[in-house]
Amino acid sequence: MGSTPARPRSGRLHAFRRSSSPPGPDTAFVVIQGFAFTPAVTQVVAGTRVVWINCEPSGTPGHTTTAVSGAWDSPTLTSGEVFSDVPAAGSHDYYCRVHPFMTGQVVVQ
Ligand SMILES: [Cu+2]
Repeated sequence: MGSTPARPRSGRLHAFRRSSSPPGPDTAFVVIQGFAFTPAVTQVVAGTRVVWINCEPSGTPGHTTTAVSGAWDSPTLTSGEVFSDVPAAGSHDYYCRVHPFMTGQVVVQ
């Protein structure tokens, strides 16, 4: 019953590095906080998944990310909730249906 403790440990380290590495070029994040989308303009290459994360404090009224064109429309996201979409090439203006003064843009090249 010989064991090789070194190998599993090495594997775990590898897994840790993978999980903690920054998001790849296929994902872009937009933070929703302070009744604003940050960054206001997100520029990505075609095929990128854009992820909106509601980072408002708990209890803050929910937000949506809604493309003016109708290309995507999230449900109302409360604190901690996430929505994602892979927008087609082009320039997409979007806003929050609950707070229409909240606007942003995704530019897909
Ligand atoms: Cu809102």
